[in-house]
Amino acid sequence: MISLPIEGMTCASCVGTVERALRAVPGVDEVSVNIATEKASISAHAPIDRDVLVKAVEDVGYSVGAAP
Ligand code: 9UX
Repeated sequence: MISLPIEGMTCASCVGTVERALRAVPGVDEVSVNIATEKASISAHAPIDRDVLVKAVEDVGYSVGAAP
């Protein structure tokens, strides 16, 4: 499970946009974005480069915070 801090989400629709973007990354199985904690939880069946996930989030207009 990969956890990423997502920045810039302000409504439930943002959550859907980020979830959809991350689900489209090859290797990703499940994505759950929590607007309250501003975290994305990602499960994958293959190793995924963090940079690819960051790019997917940025491409839809949000950003990923520094790894906690
Ligand atoms: Mo909601 Mo999010 O109206 O970028 S979709 S703020």
